[in-house]
Amino acid sequence: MLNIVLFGPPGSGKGTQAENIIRKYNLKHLSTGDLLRAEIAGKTELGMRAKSIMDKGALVPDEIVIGMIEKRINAEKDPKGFIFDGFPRTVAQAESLDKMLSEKKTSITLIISLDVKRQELINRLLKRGKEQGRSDDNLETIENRIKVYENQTTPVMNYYDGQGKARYIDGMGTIEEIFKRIEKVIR
Ligand code: B4P
Repeated sequence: MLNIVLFGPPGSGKGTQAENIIRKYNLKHLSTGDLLRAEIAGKTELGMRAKSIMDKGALVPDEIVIGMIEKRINAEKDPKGFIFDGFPRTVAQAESLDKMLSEKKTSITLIISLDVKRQELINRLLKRGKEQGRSDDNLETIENRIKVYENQTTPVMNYYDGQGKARYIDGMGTIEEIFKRIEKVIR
């Protein structure tokens, strides 16, 4: 199986590039952001709890996102592999993911980190906020999301670096240019 983690700060292009990767490699897309937004749209209890956390730009508790991912992994019969987008965001999530995959006799193949300048992240997310009205794409929440990423999420790269699985790519440029760099790393 080919199991890829797409990693990077908010607005670095994880969701955008995940779509290109799925199309080319026929992997199953698991985005915790999308799963949480589906819970919010369905007005479930979990969704209501998640919404107030996401609107502040904080992380939803580990046990919630780990439970959501575990359910999706177990529901797949004979997948070619997974693309994890926005997960894991803490070392505890990364350790749980390793455990879930080893129970399926597989593991993470590689983690790709998209490197994008801070001002570009803010510009992209403000633009999406205007175009799509996502309630967490406003300046105050964006700045907090970036801070949370720097403090709580960057240790995840060290975790995978220790396993020799981390790859860093330049996430500045057009969507097509960045996808070419990702393809090269996967090849
Ligand atoms: P996510 O949904 O994961 O959102 P994100 O990090 O902001 O990135 P996303 O993938 O959506 O955007 P992309 O960079 O592709 O998380 C939202 C919230 O959910 C988190 O803050 C947290 O509260 C919660 N959450 C999710 N997962 C969690 C977890 N595991 N644990 C705890 N909490 C969790 O794109 C951004 C914009 O840039 C798009 O409009 C796109 O069109 C544009 N863009 C992309 N590439 C571009 C390029 N090359 N040039 C110009 N624009 C580009």
